[in-house]
This record gives sequence, structure tokens and C-alpha cells, in this order.
Amino acid sequence: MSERLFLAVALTDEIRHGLAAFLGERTIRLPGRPTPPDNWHLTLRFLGSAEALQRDRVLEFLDEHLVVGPFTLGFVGLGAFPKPSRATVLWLGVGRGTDEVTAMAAVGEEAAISTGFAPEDRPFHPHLTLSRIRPPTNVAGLVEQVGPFPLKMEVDRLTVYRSHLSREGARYENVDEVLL
Ligand code: 2AM
Repeated sequence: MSERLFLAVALTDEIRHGLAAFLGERTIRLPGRPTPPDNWHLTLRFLGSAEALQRDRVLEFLDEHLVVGPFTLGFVGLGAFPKPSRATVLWLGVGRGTDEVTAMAAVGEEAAISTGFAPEDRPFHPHLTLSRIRPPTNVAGLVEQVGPFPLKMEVDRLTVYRSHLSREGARYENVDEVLL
């Protein structure tokens, strides 16, 4: 049976609560459909539908090739895809640790390709999705208004998530971890 998988950097509870408080204190009303704090993460590589054997092979590849060591992750302010004046995704950006997160994503990409997934066609841009917006909306004012999120966290693992989609939205289950 296949499952819907993605590779990510999980957030600590401290960051989850800290970011929720940071947004709350600034009384920021996120436009569109905000992602629940329990779902916050940094996607490294979305795999999509995978068989159990493929998951095992991705994990083996990561175990062997992921040479990034533990590092400190810092954040910056808000940004938007494709651009703030016509945003469909509002996100929090990554500052310190960008090189390490990018290196993790590159190994995730190699793992995906070597186990038969199609190559990703979009350039990697580390981000934490805060809201999905339809129709596209101008969030330039909001992006400028919110300064950098000051908390940092130590990253010592890559997390494999299984995504469960339902009418109530997505739920992400941590199914495996690869230590850095
Ligand atoms: P995001 O990182 O911008 O939020 C689980 O769905 C995660 O994988 C989400 O965080 C999502 O985007 C990311 N993702 C990347 N490509 C995706 C795709 N084609 N379909 C669904 N999610 C995708």
C-alpha cells in the first residue's frame, strides 16, 4: 500500500509555541488558510506517493549520504510565493542554517531520484509555510511590517513525515528520523 511522504526539518515545541506567540503578540491576522502550528515544519523534499520498499531505500540512501552535522537554525521575517503583491503562500524565511538546510534538501533530492521519483523542477527555497491564500492576495504591507523571528533552534535530525489528507485538512505523522 502506498503512502504520501515528505522529508522535512521538524520544529521543536519551543519554536512552535514561540512562533505562535510572536504572531499572536503582533496581532497578525494571517490571510487565507493558516497552517495549524502542529503542522509547521520546513519541507526539504516532497516525495508524494511511495511504497514501503521505496521508503526503506530512501532511508538507506540518507543514512549513507547525509553528511551534514547538527547545526543552529535561525529565522528571518515573512515572505511570499510567488511574490508578496500576488501571494498564494505566506511563509517565514530561514536565516542562519540556510546552507545546511539546502545541503539536506540536496541529499533528499538525490535520495528521491535514486529511488525512482521524478526530479523536482522548482529551485529549493527553505521556508515555513504559515498560510495558503486563494485567490492571490497582496501581502506586501504585512511582509514589511513583521520583523525577524528571534528564536533559534538546534537541528540534529531529518524527519520523514507521512501526510494524511482529509476534509479537516492535512495531518502529518512522524514515521522515521535520520540523525545528523
Ligand atoms: P510547503 O513546504 O510550501 O508547505 C506536505 O504537503 C509538504 O510538502 C508541504 O509543506 C508542502 O509545501 C510540501 N510540498 C511540496 N511540493 C508539494 C506537492 N506537489 N504537493 C503537496 N505538498 C507539497
